[in-house]
Amino acid sequence: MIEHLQDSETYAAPRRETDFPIVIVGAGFGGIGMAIQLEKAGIRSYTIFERADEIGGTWRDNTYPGAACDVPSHAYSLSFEQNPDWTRKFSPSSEIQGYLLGIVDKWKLRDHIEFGVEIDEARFDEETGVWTLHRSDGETATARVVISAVGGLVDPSLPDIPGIDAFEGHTCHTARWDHDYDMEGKRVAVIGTGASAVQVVPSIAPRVKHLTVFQRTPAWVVPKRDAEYSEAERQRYRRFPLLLNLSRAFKYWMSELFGPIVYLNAPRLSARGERISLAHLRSQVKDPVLREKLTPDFQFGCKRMLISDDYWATFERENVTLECDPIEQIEGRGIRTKNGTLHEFDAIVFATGFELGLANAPFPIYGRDGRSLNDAWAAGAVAYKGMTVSGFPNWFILMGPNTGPGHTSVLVFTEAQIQHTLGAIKKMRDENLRYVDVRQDVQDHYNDRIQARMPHMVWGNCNSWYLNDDGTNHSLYPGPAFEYVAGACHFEARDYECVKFDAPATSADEETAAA
Ligand code: N01
Repeated sequence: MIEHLQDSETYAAPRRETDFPIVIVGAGFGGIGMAIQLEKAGIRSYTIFERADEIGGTWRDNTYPGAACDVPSHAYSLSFEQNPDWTRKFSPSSEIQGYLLGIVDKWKLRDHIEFGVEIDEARFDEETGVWTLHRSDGETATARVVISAVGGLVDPSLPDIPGIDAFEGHTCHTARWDHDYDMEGKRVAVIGTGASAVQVVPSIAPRVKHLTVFQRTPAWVVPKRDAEYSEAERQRYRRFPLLLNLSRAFKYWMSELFGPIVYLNAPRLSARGERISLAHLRSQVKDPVLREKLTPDFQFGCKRMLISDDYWATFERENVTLECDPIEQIEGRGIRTKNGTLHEFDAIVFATGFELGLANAPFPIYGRDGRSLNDAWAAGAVAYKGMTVSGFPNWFILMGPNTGPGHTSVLVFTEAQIQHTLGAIKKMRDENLRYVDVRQDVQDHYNDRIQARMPHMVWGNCNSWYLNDDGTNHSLYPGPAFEYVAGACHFEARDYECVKFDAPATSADEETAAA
């Protein structure tokens, strides 16, 4: 047990830093970035609980062949920990994980991480301003501030195809790759044609005997134009960090400039994206029948735009088949499609995505008056600027509702959230606040504005993981990243109910009634 986590009585009137314990849940990009900013601010009274046995989140888990980032390396890194040594314009997963391991060591963050600890319940005590967290090992931890950095796309989603357990061969999900299984010379199926599939398909195709890709919906794919950074280039970035900053800024502003093509519901803009993608398809696939099958029939940007230099070309290989007949069921020897054909395989790869972590609380969370976050989110996950939820004081979410970008690096959003959270922590500590709780009217106004924009966004025009079952979008931010950052990076006390230690505890309802 880490020393600075003590019983809740200790926090009646915190004065010293050690009386201000902070818990970060999750040691992925968000949790690590938050910890570094706490370190920079001289705040060391934090603990990171990580349910796995290593840091890295997405980049620890996604190790399938070809796993890489589809955001340029210079943009997909923390602005306060830039890396001149990326070997490619788009980093492979292992290199990003190496980068994260490196900064964790540099900042000696491991001293603050407890591995193998899952939080399964959190409860707020309004009297003391303390969160009590129940750990999977039966222990409890307490914290004045909790930062939920659990990520939005973490737990693999398996399709509800009948007979999925009946298959007698090898199965794996892209996010849980089994490196002990050798695909050399095997008949392999890949189910799914999303961002993971476009990376794994070209990577395994040359190794397997035959690859069949089961496509339910074709995707818009644009060229990646990936390339190596030469040693000379990397040396230049090492010697002149300004060049690295310029490269990062250029990539960021280009993505902002072209972003509206990806997120606006503007057919003329979408048509530009579609033209680029169709030209790419023509250059990669000569067979017109195959091209037809690979051409999407939904508006560009509606589902996640895919980026690849070699996905479509893979279907021209002799040992690769694109199967568009819908899957009927999985059987012992393979996959039967609706037309009755049984396709036999040695292995099935599920490139079928993730459970949307944002749809619910990551574990039961009870705020003021014992209200549960799942109840608060019954009609969809909402939070003020994607970070704070009224009635759940001192609880901050990184990569929360409506903060995902379809067009740029998610880390731009995450860094703004880290700054906001840090601002709140400093305010609480400096002014000895018991809690800060975002005002319900402020949260509602913010989310009304977010949802009012959605009809102008392209995402409502097709099915994707972006949308809840009722068709509402609680995952993506409807606008440019710079606008979100400008609005989110400062903690504005006027948006919050800031309660001092000596003030009587009142419920949100009483506050509203009094007002
Ligand atoms: O998952 P997806 P993903 N029968 O949900 C298909 C991030 N990411 O792992 O489109 C047949 O996009 C489904 O078909 P359909 C990124 O944010 C980032 O690829 O629903 N098919 C779809 O084709 C991304 O958006 C990087 O008709 C079934 C596929 O499975 C997110 O992760 C790299 C099916 C799922 O696609 C998820 O990407 C990789 C069924 N029953 C991922 N059920 C970066 O580079 C599902 N499908 C940063």
